[in-house]
Amino acid sequence: QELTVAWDARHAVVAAADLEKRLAGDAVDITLPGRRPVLGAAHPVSRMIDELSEIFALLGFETAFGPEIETSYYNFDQLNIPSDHPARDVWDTIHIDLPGEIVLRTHTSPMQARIMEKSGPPVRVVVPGRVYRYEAQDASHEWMFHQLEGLAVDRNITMADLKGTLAELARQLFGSERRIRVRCDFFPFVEPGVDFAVDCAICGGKGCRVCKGSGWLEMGGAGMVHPNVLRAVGYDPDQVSGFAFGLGIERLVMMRSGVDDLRAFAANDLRFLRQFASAV
Ligand code: FA5
Repeated sequence: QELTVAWDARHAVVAAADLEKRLAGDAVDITLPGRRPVLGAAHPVSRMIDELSEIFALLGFETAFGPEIETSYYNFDQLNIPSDHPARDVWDTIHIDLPGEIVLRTHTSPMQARIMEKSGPPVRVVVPGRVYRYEAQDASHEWMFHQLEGLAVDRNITMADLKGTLAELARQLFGSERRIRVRCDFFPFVEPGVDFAVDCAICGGKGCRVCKGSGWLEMGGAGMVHPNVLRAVGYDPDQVSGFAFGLGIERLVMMRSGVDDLRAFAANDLRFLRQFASAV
């Protein structure tokens, strides 16, 4: 009994000391500032897509999305590029199956027919998304990149509407002083076809490192929707007309932020990505 009493007494002392020690160790100084969690941020390409959707929403365009795995029917045939057409070589294609019926889309243009098939005119839509090409990588080419397709079809749409839309886009992205340049180009799904550029905001068109001395920065391809493309989806080209354009999204971010290597966007280097976290 003596031993038990002595044990209990000593145990109480040791347990109390232990509790005190643990409480002291766990003490929280509630006057210290909190630790901020590390917050992620949207990728610069995602930010540009959001910004473009907003700009085009104000111009009356909806935003739609389409499949990255696409049939060659929509990627080519419905765009006035039959299987024996040499223009297929322009888009170096990654095929998914051997007959070549299923491809990774080489551009966002296949959504033109998909959208027009589903709804009659008028159509005003932009389609951002990832596209793939069997292409060697360099500072201005990736095998996977992003485009934004634009399509407007209605009665009496003219080239002036296309130029006005592109000029407004350039001003919203690069400032109110900007001018655009439109030159002839060939794409089988538009007639006439053009490429368009914005005058370099950095040198004001005089020529600098960013615009490689030309004074102009290429933004993308565009044109008036080819009558064959309208006919293929059941639209009457005598009743309606339209314009379409396709922009390279990484290239837009490069132009605006002075990034000189396109490969940086997919390299996942946080030091690069963090620079955009608080921008825009
Ligand atoms: C097209 O893909 C057409 N579908 C654009 C179009 C749409 C024309 C509607 C007429 C009507 P192009 O291959 O030129 O066109 O690509 C358009 C833009 O994508 C280019 O201006 C460029 O900014 C970007 N781009 C093209 N290839 C690459 C690449 N390998 N890496 C990064 N960006 C690219």
